[in-house]
Amino acid sequence: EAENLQTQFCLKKEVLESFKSCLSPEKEIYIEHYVSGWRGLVKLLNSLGSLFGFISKDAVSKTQILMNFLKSENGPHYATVQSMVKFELDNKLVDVDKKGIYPESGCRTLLRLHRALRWLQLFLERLRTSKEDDKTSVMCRDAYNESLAQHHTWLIRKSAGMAFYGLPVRPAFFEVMNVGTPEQVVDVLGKAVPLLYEVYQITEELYQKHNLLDLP
Ligand code: 1PW
Repeated sequence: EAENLQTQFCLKKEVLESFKSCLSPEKEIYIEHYVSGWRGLVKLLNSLGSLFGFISKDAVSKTQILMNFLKSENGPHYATVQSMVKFELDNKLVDVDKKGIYPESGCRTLLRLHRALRWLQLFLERLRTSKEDDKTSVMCRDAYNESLAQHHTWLIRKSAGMAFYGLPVRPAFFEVMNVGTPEQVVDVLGKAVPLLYEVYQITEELYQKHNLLDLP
């Protein structure tokens, strides 16, 4: 049973804490913790059922690419998002215009997760302010259409749309997050959303400054 408790997903421990520890005092973003926040989200997605498999698979492969950089001989350059951007730009390791020699650069890989983080943040904010009978699928779809959808092809938008219908209803979804009563879930979300927003905003400004927001 102890093992059971450990493997059970917990929004607070696995997502909130990771994104919290990914910010340094100088507001640098540690890739290691950014990735573990995403691993937490993947766990959440996997517990929502097989429809979310294609979504979590992509997130897993993106986090894997970043972990591989972190473990490589260039690892120290990948400690933070800021140092990664500097290293890859200085060494011309980014396909700035066209997909070509570096289709899996750290910068373009993190950009995909960054865009998805916006979706997540919008969705969790809707969830936080929702009423008991509100539909999670509608909240999720609206958040998606407002953010990530514009970066996806028709086929992915269709598949994502279908997956959203499979989302558990609000009370069940709150249960899956495993942080206590609905009031406690709302409370944790109230802490998580501004945190995700800060991490998102720092990355957004950095990418904007270096003209990386449209990396193929
Ligand atoms: C219930 C809470 C859900 C929040 C999790 C958000 C996960 C978002 C991942 C969406 C992935 C959809 C399928 C993959 C699409 C890729 O083509 C796309 N990846 C992302 C992360 O948007 C773009 O990556 P690519 O193809 O340019 O390498």
